[in-house]
Amino acid sequence: MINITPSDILVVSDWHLGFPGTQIKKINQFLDELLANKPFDKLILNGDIFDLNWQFFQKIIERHQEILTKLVKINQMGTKIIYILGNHDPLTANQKNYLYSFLNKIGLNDINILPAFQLKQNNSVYLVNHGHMFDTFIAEHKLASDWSDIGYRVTIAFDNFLGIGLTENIVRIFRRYTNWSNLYEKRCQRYLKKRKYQGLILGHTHEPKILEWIVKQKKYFKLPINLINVSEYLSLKNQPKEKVKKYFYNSGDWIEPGHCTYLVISATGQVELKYYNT
Ligand SMILES: [Mn+2]
Repeated sequence: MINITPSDILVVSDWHLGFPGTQIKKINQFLDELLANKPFDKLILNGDIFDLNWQFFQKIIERHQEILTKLVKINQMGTKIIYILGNHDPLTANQKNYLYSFLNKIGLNDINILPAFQLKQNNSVYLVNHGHMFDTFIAEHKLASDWSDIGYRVTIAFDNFLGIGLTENIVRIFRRYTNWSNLYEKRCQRYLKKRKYQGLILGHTHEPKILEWIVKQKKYFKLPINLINVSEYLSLKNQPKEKVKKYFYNSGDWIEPGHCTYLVISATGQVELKYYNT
């Protein structure tokens, strides 16, 4: 059951359409339920919705017309749709045009495709981004990450075929051994410490999670010289740092059995992590 109000924003990521092991049935049921509900404010597709490693983009779009048609219907109900690019669907200019024209053909005229999105909800400002920008493993070990990616997909395919939880165990061992999640989250924390954002809304790691951090933050951030309010800067410059709360939200994925997760952001700026159960 999905419980949302008209002012809510929904965030999903990592559907990996095009990858044979993704939970297509669950995604379809989820969209059907959204369609049966009243419209809501925004649906943010936060990256890796398509997975271009497996099939040509045009093929993926043709294969998943049903899902795209449901997205179009959600949009026609009055819900804005924002599509954020991930590392598996970076989309070239041509691919973007192809997607736009395909969606327009089936009735969508109001979709934004962006690399990231600043979300202001009540007094909270969040950065919504797929999250691969915080992944040093991808940045520094391109080849190794490609190979571990292939290994991950192969075990996932086995899991979905045999109905076992091999991947979760392997992934857990891999993550514990390399301290990967910890390093990833530390990087996010460091990023937030230097910025005014109250939180990051990410996907990418396939680990649905909410974390709260208390960090010491300067009261004033350096701005370009033409934007600086000099008197305000001088009065705040030497003040001690203040303790502030920062948040890490991860919307998980629709690949690993038992995940199928999404985030709901209310008009007051509160963020909740939900598991979709049918
Ligand atoms: Mn990703």
